[in-house]
Amino acid sequence: MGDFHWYPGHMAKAKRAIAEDLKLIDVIIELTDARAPLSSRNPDIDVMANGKTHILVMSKSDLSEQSGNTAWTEYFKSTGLDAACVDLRTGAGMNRVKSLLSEAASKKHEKDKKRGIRMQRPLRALVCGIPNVGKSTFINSMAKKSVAKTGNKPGVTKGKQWITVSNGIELLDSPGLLWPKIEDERAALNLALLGSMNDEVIDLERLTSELIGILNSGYPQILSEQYGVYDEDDTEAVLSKIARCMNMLQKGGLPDRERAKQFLIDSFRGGKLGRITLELPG
Ligand SMILES: Nc1nc2c(ncn2[C@@H]2O[C@H](COP(=O)(O)OP(=O)(O)O)[C@@H](O)[C@H]2O)c(=O)[nH]1
Ligand SMILES: [Mg+2]
Repeated sequence: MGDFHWYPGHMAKAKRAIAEDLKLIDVIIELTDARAPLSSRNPDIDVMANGKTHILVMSKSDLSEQSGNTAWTEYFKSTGLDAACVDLRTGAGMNRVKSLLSEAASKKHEKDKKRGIRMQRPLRALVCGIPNVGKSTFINSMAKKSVAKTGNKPGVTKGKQWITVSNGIELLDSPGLLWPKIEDERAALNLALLGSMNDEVIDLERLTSELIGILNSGYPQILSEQYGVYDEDDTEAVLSKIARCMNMLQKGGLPDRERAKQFLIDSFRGGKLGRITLELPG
């Protein structure tokens, strides 16, 4: 996780690669993480998508709150963007994505017909998004077999292959990589919590105290039910209690707060804390 270094050379290369792919396609399927759908988007994609069908897929919606999922879907709809919440592990929500693609295919078909084009080529789509939002998993799920490697290392897929999704709809088998747009500290923290950013950018200390703050203010039941922590604002005290609860002890029986920090962050990233939404519209 976080093994991609966002230095300018890579950014420029990623941008060029996307620009090349955009020439080939009719539809952009943009993936974002449902736990922080705004922080995990790159708004530049709106400009890139100009003139094309643009579908926003909020992945990992099994890890975000249901109420947040609804709020975000409505929010994006109000901005004119078709959005769908999916759980890529089970395929829940993928039917909506497929019906949005079918709609786009029918529109293209009609347009081609009006122009008198007889040899109609398929509707072509590109999956894109920042690291770790589920691009490879999405492509695999569409292909229904493992054709693209999943994992946390961006850029494992090479070459250009098309996957036939359904009659007249094709998907480029390698995703377009976008860099995260870090507009403020809030976005940086969200991205770091999601594991979509190099872990060295924000230190573990800062990240943990942020997460504990979020849990305390919005999800106190998670701290109490999972670790027996009640009404405790002090980060170090919370970490001590978690360490004791998880039996993470140093020599002499002192709680190992360093281990507890990494454990808490990993638990959040893996969805083990329960459903948490980091940001809401507005
Ligand atoms: N719980 C959950 N995990 C997901 C979902 N989509 C992807 N993942 C996991 O997120 C990690 C990153 O996914 P991957 O497809 O490699 O992301 P990419 O970097 O955008 O290609 C993997 O461990 C996936 O199993 C989802 O909808 N729900
Ligand atoms: Mg990938």
